[in-house]
Amino acid sequence: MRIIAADTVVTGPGRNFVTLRITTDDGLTGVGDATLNGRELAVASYLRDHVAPLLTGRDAGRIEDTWQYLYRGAYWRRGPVTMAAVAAVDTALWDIKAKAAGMPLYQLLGGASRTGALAYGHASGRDIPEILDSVRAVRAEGYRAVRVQSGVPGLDSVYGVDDPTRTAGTASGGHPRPHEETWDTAAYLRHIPRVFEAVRAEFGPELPLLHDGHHRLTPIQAARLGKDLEPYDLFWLEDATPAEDPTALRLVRGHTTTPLALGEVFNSVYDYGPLLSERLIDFVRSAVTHAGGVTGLRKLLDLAAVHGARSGIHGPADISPVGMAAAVHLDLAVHNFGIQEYTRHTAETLEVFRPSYTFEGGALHPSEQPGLGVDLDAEAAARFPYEPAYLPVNRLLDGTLHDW
Ligand code: GCO
Ligand code: MG
Repeated sequence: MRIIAADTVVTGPGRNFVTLRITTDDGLTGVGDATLNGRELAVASYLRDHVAPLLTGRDAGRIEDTWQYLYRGAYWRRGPVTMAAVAAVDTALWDIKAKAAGMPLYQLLGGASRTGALAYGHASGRDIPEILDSVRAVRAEGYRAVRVQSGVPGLDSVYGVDDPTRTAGTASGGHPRPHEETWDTAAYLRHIPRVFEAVRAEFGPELPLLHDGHHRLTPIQAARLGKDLEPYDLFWLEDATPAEDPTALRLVRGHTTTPLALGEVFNSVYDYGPLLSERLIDFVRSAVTHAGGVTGLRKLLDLAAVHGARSGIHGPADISPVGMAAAVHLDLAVHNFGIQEYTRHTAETLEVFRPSYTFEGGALHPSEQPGLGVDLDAEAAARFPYEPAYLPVNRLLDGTLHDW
């Protein structure tokens, strides 16, 4: 089974997505997600200009060899652009292999280890009453685990509450500028424990609650937040400190029993290093899309298992239904599953991508269709052109640029 075409599809059904579609000489097609939010065209070029020409004529069944060929063979290995491209090729080849076998992907990964993948939804609000309403709404949608993000008194626009697709007007040539949010760590640290106190009091002890610190705290600030949140028994505190310095987590870990999650901005198993070997985190957050595909995630989740960490695969709306489907197959198959983030895609996105996974009883379930179980409608994709968009940036009240 030889690869005869590898087409990169860039589409913007409400937000931008990059998808690789591989076709084989026996007529099978496979899809892989390569969406890197805010830097989409860099990955599209990497795929079109540097990867697709190498794929034609290769044996579609040699997934590990192709992974190594694109990873080691590039010499300039790793990095978010490279690894999103590798992810797309890898995921598309797994889709093809599973279709050729006539099996849903999870069967090739070892079969089901559970009946479904517990998913968490997003609740947020500018103040506590809004947050309580939002948690109620998320539960009414069927979720049995909820991430809670809050506005901060004195700040206009905060991660997780404000619309992340906002822009701040246009620069020359009509190109948008990133929206600017504001930040005050002291105000946040004072406020967040009150939010979780109120949510716990309202919804009782059993509801799994999660929170994303989105890389904003120093180690000692993160340690304090973890301690302050202990009475509210979080499922996890995510990205309490910027991810690139694993030594920060030693300090945080030494002070708090709040479980820690990290890794959505990582792009390979190697980024985790001491975070896993020293047991500094409880959950690994890499997405199939950003960390080398099904093969990349499989390597990571096996290493995590050795060090007692579980999966918490990244699943915001900027992971396409293709990336989400791949995650759901892994979630079902791996032993050390923790939880799956699941943000529903818009109707426009679902016109282009037709996933067959389902969300029932608070859990995600892959379909029994052979492969990933996602069709890409190329005509619908062509109706939604790419539009440049950025993630926001974040500034302290005195204007200093801070982590977003
Ligand atoms: C999450 C993430 C997202 C990211 C987004 C950036 O935990 O879901 O932090 O909200 O900010 O994926 O593109
Ligand atoms: Mg996050």
